[in-house]
Amino acid sequence: MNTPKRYLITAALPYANGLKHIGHLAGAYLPADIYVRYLKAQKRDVVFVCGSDEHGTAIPIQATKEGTTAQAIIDKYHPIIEQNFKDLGIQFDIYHRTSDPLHHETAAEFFTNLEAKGDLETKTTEQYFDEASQTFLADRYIKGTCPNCAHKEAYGDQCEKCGKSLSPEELINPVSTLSGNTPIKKETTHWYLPLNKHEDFLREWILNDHAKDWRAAVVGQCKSWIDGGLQARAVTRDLDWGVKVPLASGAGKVLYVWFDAPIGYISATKQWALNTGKDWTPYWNDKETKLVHFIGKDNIVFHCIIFPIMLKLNGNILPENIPANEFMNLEGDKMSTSKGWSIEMDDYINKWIKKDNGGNGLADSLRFYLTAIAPESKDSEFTWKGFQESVNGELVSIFANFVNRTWVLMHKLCKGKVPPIHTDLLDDEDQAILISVKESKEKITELLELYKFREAQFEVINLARIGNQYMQKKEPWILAKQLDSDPTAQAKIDNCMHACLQLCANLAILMNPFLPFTSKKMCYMMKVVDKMLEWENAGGFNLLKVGYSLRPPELLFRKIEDEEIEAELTQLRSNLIAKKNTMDSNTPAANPSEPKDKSLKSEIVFDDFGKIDLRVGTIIEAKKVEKADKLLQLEVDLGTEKRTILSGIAMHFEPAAIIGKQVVVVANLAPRKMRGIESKGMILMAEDANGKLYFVQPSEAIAAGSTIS
Ligand code: B3M
Ligand code: ZN
Repeated sequence: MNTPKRYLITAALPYANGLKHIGHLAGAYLPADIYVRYLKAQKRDVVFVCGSDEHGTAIPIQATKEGTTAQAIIDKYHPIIEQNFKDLGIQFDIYHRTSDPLHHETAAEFFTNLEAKGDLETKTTEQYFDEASQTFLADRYIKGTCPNCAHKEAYGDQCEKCGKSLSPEELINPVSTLSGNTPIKKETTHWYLPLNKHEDFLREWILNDHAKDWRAAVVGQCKSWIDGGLQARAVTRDLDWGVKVPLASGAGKVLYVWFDAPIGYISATKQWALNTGKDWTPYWNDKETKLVHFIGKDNIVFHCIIFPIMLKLNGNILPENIPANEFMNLEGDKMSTSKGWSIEMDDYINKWIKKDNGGNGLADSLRFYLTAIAPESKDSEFTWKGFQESVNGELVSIFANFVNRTWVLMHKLCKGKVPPIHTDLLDDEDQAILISVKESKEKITELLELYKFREAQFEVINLARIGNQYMQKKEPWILAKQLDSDPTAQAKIDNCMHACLQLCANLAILMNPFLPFTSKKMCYMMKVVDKMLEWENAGGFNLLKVGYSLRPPELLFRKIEDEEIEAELTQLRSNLIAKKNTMDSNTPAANPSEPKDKSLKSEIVFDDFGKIDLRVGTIIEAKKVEKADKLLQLEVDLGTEKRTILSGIAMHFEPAAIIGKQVVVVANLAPRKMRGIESKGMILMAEDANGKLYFVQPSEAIAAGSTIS
């Protein structure tokens, strides 16, 4: 394979309508960053562009929600998202914005060019119009029932439940999200991109030329779009937020957000060129440029079908690959900021990285786990437990352990200096280490070129594992005790420590694309400049000069404790409840200023109360009920007997955390079967205004079975 002359790498432009979560990070930005860092280490000519997507209806809708303007929304989120990426080591060459005049100019020019060449069509059709607000209802301004899955809240451009892309006409029972009214139909004229005219080109380019080198899921999705028959797509909208249609006949209209956003890659490149005094044109016009788009799977159609057609018509180069990722779920459910089920990058940074004073490798710990579970070929799942196991089990006990042992022993047994090699004493194991490094480098390089980041990172850890095994075999600490009896002992120690140090230097180079903060720290420990991290240096065994004195070891990673994981899980559950409560209070039916109905139930007489048999019980076992998100199955000791009780508290408590708790049980409640399990009794819980649950308990521990009256 020929090395391309230059690379242009893009990562999907995030909507600046809110915080972005770690699923976004894992989907596009982290893999793109790994790839770019690798290419830069290879000294290739690379530009990595990204920026905020600031148009579309999502932004003004968010503004209405937050009681502010669209401009205020993007001005709030653009810098936060940009900083979040920085804190997690995502190193763009430019993070631009589509609200920038340079972008408006670039997008308008692009449109004008296609329009002037006759590549666009105009059509007058009837579209939904909200009479109350006198606006046409584009995309997210209209909701209704999805024709595909019957989800009641599908938008005019997409159903978020089943993922199907829709047009407003397809919605059943459409309503305006502005007024809640049923819209009327009104005539309007728009510009269309006739995708159907480019079907042959797409078949040839995707299904023929790239069937083998693109990910199977990407080719599969494209094939089903093409086979399903492509239609002309409107590229303008009746809105006032966006890039104005640059024609007199387009007054009051803007470019559709998905028409202007990908052009944002071009305007970002232009801005980068302005900032650095370079020429942007070959990056988009010269066939020797390799263009790669990193995206999540929900963006495939735009990057593989629509934008390439636009690029072809505009005379630009086409992407070489679009390594789209599948989704990353969170603790068994789809990640979603709006539903409160997500981990925002901003939260992780504040809670983990900043709390630890930016140190202890916590940015890299997250990068590591996200790459270890990268959804490259199927959806994957982030769990806090998995995060803990991955960090503690691989980063701490394999990678950091090897580096740390090497450093400690080198200081102890070799006076803190790179020891010499005694060739006469080199054995097969020493040779094998050298070969392992060379082989690893080859494998890792090949995997990175193929966008297989998960496997590539695994190989780096594997090399550290080999290092540990080698040191374990050589046992320099034992040799250190034989210095008096064995005249070759010091020489053997030197050989072992020399190999381990060179291996560490190689690990720093090979790990750099994945864990850049860590590699930098290792350079500091080795007293070398970052230039050592250039890829061509990997595989060498003379990276650290004999006699060179090195710094003491630094802590590369810290262990993740059980309590931290528990706290995250509790937080996740309470976020979900808080979000649910705000959503409930936002539904028009309820008056948001009115608290939940807390009025007293109707009066009862003492005999009514007397019928209830309340007992103190102790929870002795607790576990989740399969396929029931909310239920916990509890074994409760009631003194004279043990009962199975199902309780709807799984969203609030971790099973392990409630064992031993005393509770109040309604002991004479008629048994009830749920999910095939019989529940005998009920546990009393108190609930505060935020929906948080508390156990009702005796003020001090008392015997299980004690009565309550
Ligand atoms: N803003 C959609 C998304 O974040 C969109 C990507 C644009 S890339 C040109 O899913
Ligand atoms: Zn649907």
